[in-house]
Amino acid sequence: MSGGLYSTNSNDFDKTLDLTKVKPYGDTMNDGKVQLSFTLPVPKGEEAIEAAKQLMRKMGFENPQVVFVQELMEGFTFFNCYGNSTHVVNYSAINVPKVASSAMDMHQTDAFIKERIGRPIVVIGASTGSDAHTVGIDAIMNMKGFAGHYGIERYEMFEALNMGSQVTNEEFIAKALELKADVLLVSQTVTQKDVHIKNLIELVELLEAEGLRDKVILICGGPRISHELAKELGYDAGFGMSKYADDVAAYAAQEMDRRLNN
Ligand code: B12
Repeated sequence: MSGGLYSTNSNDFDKTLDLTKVKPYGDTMNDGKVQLSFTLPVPKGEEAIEAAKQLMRKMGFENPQVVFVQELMEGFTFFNCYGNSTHVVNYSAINVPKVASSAMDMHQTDAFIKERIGRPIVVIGASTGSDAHTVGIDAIMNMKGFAGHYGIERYEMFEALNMGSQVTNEEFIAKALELKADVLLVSQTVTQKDVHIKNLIELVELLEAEGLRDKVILICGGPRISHELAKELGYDAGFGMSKYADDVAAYAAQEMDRRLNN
């Protein structure tokens, strides 16, 4: 049996997909259907709903529908809306810079380090500056790991120290010198007023002033960090959402091998 709603062959499902002109998918290909929510600083009422619809048309949505309205507090109204996007993107032309390493699990990475580096890799990590969010750096480093991925402390061939949060760049560098760290892991979660950018740049500048920048593998991560941003800021690699210890450990091991053995 082929075709029809229950076909398992995705080619039969819809033949109108054009990857050079991709639109959101609601329940039919190219319908452009989007759900979005926002708050306007106006009182709840008919005028507020009309304002929300006008705004959606200006954002490029046809057929704007307000399906839920709630006064948050006096003078502020929250909306849930549907609309059909008129915009498309050329998916075929997209090129996202990615960390250059091949995937390895914990055992493969440990075996790789034994064979290629011949000693444990020393790594320190912290959430730096004023950032108090620890869950991200813990996810990467903690023995117990996160979402089924063991953290770097669990690896046989990494000596890992997690310094926690609100660590100043100066303290971080002092610890890197003391332990002769090979790899520095920096976590930045708060991005308000670009504080993460200032803090990440300051660390690079301080490392350069100490003559340390080229001696370490410098990695940053956080929900709004991309590899592209990390490179722009002077880091060797950046890891964002849905990245785990396996990704970072495999990259660190392979990058160290590139530096030592090539
Ligand atoms: C828990 C939490 C807190 C807790 C933190 C407790 C703790 N011990 O960590 C507390 C209550 C202290 C807190 C405080 C604040 N928070 Co807060 N917080 C959160 C929350 C709910 C979850 C964050 C989290 O734990 N995520 C889970 C981890 C696993 O995800 P992750 O960090 O992205 O990590 C993954 C990747 O990014 C990556 N990664 C992360 N770090 C690193 C590092 C390396 C080296 C690598 C390789 C990878 C990597 O790997 C991880 C696993 O995949 C988020 C909202 C949300 N739902 O995301 C807000 C959020 C991050 N907080 C926010 C804000 C604004 C604050 C405060 C400023 C609030 C205030 N006005 O006081 C303060 C700031 C305090 C400070 N000085 O930093 C905002 C940040 C907005 C922004 N863009 O800047 C968010 C997004 C909430 C929001 N929607 O407004 N917060």
